[in-house]
Amino acid sequence: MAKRQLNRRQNWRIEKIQGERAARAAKRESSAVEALEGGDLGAEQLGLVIAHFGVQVEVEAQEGELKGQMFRCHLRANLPALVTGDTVVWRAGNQGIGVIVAQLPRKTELCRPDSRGQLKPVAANVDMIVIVFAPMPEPHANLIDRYLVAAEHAGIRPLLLLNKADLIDDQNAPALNALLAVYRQLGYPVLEVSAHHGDGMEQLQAQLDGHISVFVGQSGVGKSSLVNSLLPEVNLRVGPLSEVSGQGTHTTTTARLFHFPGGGDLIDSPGIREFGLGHVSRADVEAGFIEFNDLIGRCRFRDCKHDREPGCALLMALEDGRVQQQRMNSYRSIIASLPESSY
Ligand SMILES: Nc1nc2c(ncn2[C@@H]2O[C@H](COP(=O)(O)OP(=O)(O)OP(=O)(O)O)[C@@H](O)[C@H]2O)c(=O)[nH]1
Ligand SMILES: [Mg+2]
Ligand SMILES: [Zn+2]
Repeated sequence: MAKRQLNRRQNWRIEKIQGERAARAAKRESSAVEALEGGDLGAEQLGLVIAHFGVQVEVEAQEGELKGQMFRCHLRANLPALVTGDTVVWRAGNQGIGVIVAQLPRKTELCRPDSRGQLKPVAANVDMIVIVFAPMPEPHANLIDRYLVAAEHAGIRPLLLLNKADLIDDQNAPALNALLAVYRQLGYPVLEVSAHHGDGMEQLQAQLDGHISVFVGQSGVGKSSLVNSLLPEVNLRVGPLSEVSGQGTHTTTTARLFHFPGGGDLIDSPGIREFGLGHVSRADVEAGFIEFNDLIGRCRFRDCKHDREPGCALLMALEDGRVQQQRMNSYRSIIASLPESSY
C-alpha cells in the first residue's frame, strides 16, 4: 500500500512537472505568435503541412508568388494538433516565420493511439495507405490486419507492399508466400519490390501516381529507402537493423510529405513497434475484416461473440475455408486487446 501511494505521489509529481513545462512552452509560443501578429503579417493564404516539429510546423505555400516555397510557422493557441497532409490558412511573417490561422476540414484522417492510449492523427487527407513489410524484420500478420482495420475504418484504400524481395530465400519463402496468399485471396492489392535492387519499383510508382499515399509499417522495413528509390533527389536517412534484435532502430522520427513530379504525394512516417486500436469498437473491427461482411448478423444469437456458440456464421465459414484461420486469430487478438467498454 505504502509503495502504491509513493508511486501515485511520484506520478503526480511527474505529471505536475510535465504540465508546468507544457504551460511554459505554450506561453513562449503565444508570445512569439503575438510578436509576429503585432508586426507585418502577409495576407491569408492556403498552405500544406509538410512536416511537424514540436510546436512549429513546416508549411508549403499553395498559391500566389510564394507557391511551392517552405515556411516554418507557429500555431495560434486555439488550433487543434496539425499533422502532415493538413491544409491550412496561414500568413507569412517578416523573418521567414509565419503563423497558422486556421485548419481546413480533413477529407480523411489516419489515427493511432499513442503510448497512453490516446487517439492521435498521423496523417491527413491521404487516399491510400501503403502497409510496408519485409522478410526482415519478420512480418506480423496481426499488425498488418490492424492497419487494414484502421484503413477500412478511415475509408482509405490499402496497398500491401512486401519490400526487400531480394532477401527472399528458401527458408523464408514458404511463410511469406502463405502470408501474401491470405491477402491476395481477400482481394487486397499486393506488390513485391526491392528498394535496393529496383525490382517492382515501376509498378509501385504506377500505383502511387496521382494519389496521396502514406507509407506505414514496422521500423526497419525500408519505408524511407523506398522513398529514396522513388525520389532519388530526396536522400532520407535510413538506419540498419539492430544486430541484437533484428528489429528496426526507429530512424525516421517525423512524418514528411513529398511530391511526385508527375502528380501525387507520398508521406514517409516513423515506424512503429505495435499498433493498438483503442479507438474502434467491436463493430468497427468486424467491419474492418472485409470477409466478415456477409456473415455478421447471420449468427443464431444476436450477441454472438463468435467464440464457440452454436449456429455461429463466422465459425461455420472458418470450418469451410471462407474465413482463413490466420485472419480469425488476428480478429480474436484484436478484440481481446480492445478496452472492455468497446465490447
Ligand atoms: N536487402 C535490402 N535491404 C533494404 C531494402 N530496403 C531497405 N533496406 C535496409 O533496411 C534497413 C532499414 O531501412 P529504412 O529505410 O531506414 O527503414 P524504415 O522503414 O524507414 O525504418 P524507420 O524509419 O525506423 O521506420 C536499412 O539498413 C536499409 O538499407 C531492400 O530492398 N533490400
Ligand atoms: Mg524511415
Ligand atoms: Zn458468431
